[in-house]
Amino acid sequence: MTTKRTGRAAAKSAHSLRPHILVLHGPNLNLLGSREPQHYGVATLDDINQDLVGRGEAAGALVETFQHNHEGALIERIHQAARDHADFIIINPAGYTHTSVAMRDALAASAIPFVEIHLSNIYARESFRHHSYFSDLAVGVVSGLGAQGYELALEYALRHIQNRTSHGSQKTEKAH
Ligand code: CA2
Repeated sequence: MTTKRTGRAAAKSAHSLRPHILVLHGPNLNLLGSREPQHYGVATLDDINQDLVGRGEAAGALVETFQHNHEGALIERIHQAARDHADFIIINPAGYTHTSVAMRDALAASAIPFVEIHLSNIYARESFRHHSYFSDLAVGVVSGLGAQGYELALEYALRHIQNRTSHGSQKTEKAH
């Protein structure tokens, strides 16, 4: 009797078996650390990215980061992640959180599980920030924990991938 991997696990085996996580940052987050520390803290985007890549390496995972100020570029990067069979996305859609049906559609089409993250607590701010086009599709939302939220989201993502992989490998079927 032989066993066969199914679904995403099968696609994955054709690529790297190393967990692959994409961290996406929306518009203006390249300004982190320079302005509005009362909302967004003092860490720069480079600080956050380097920390996540290092934590990923220590856990044997590939962590890629991408920031862009244009909606289309972020959408293209989500499409690329789907072609790469990325396992998980951590996304701070920034201002697009509250406006972008197109980014929502791209994430839905990718079928890649994701955590939505915000440095600030969007529910403690202006009412226009209280609605997100992403939250109902997300596995979970982290909001208001500053840069530490990214660490927690990464820890969650790594565990999520590990659980799914060990679960998936139990899903075997007879080959005829
Ligand atoms: O709290 C968050 O992470 C947000 O996603 C940040 C967005 C905001 O529109 C969301 O409502 C909540 C804004 C990102 C702007 O980033 C800046 C960073 C430094 C200086 C100025 C803007």
